[in-house]
Amino acid sequence: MSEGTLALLGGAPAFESAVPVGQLYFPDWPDYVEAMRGIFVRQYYTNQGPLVRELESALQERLGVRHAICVANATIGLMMAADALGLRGRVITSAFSFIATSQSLTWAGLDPLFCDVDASSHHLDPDRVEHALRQEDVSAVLAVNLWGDVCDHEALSRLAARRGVPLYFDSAHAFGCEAGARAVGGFGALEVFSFHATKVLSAAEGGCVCTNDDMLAARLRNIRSSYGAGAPVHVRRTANGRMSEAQAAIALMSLKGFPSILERNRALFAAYEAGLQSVQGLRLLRPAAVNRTNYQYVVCEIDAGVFGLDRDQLHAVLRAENILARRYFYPGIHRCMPYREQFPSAPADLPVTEVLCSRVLQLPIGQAVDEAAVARITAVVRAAQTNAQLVRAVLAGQGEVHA
Ligand code: T4K
Repeated sequence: MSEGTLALLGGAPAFESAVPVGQLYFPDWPDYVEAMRGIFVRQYYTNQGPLVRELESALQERLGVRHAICVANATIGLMMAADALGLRGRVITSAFSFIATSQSLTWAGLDPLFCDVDASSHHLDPDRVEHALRQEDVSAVLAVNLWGDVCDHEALSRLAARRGVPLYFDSAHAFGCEAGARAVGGFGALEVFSFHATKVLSAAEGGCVCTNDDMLAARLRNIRSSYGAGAPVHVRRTANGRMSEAQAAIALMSLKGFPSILERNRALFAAYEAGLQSVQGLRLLRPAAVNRTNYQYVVCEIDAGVFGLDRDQLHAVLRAENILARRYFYPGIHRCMPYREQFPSAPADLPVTEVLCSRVLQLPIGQAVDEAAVARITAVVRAAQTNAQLVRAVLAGQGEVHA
């Protein structure tokens, strides 16, 4: 956006190169070289190496959990979790999530039973879960903790206990958060974190399953290592979910720098709050159920009638400026294969999810931006609103436009 003219309307883009949404932590080069040198010196790449063991101990201590089982990524962690829990039939979950949440169930031979979410928090709606729990063949509730916040875990926990099924969490977005002065990681039967490059704690690719249940942990360790590992407990099948030493090395550096990563995110989030507060029709989500968040995501809901543009139109404006805002989660899982064929009535059953999938937009935060960049991004959003009519015209391909 050069001198106030949006790129979509003929101005130069606000950023010369693309600005992604993810956290994208990169350690200092000398630290990275030193960590990789250690792996060369020890000549040990994978299979529960010293760095993975060090990471697991550090995570257990930080999260106050008995077991932190590091894995190659959160998707396989969720797949292993479903198997380790011995689930059968259907699992209640949210369609307003990344596809991996439901795919983990499909891989484990289970079916998701989609429940609608709360319009304000975007998390599973306990009233809908209570209703779904009355259905047959339900063996668990897989709740998703989104956007550096947590779901109503107390209500869900009561409901799951009453039905006698486990509650577990996809906490891919919630590392470093605290709820009720307890670290996220120790709730329910187990929790799964993602340490993907776009997450607040990064292993480049990676994840971790946390539990306080010794038997569950033994099963998870056996499933993780193809040939079985640790205590010889029975598991239905095994996988290769091992985390490599290189992944653990990056995660350990990311963990060491975690306080400053959080502090930086907090400042960036505050800059977004300041820059967007006057924008009508844009709701910036503020994690409300945690007493500490990780500010991992800047999530906005666009009310087209008030803002003047719909989410997709604003998305187009931002992308023209080289701001790679993402429409997570669009389309909803229920509209992705194989679920859209499996559950054709889901769109009608999930009215809140449907609306959110058309309204939610994520803006960049993390290492790829600083406060000046956030100021430019929020200026673009404000300019998009001011020029909404012209933007709509350009996007509709209507005639010549003079900005
Ligand atoms: N549950 C939930 C609720 C999740 O959100 C996720 C993952 C999972 C489970 C499963 O966790 P993992 O199995 O992945 O550990 C991304 C991530 O791949 C995925 O981890 C994440 N959630 C999901 C929401 O988003 P993509 O394919 O849409 O994003 P990607 O990788 O293209 O990266 C986003 C932007 O960052 C792009 O503009 C490119 C840029 N980028 C990305 C990487 C990796 C870079 O500039 N450099 C990089 O190294 O899936």
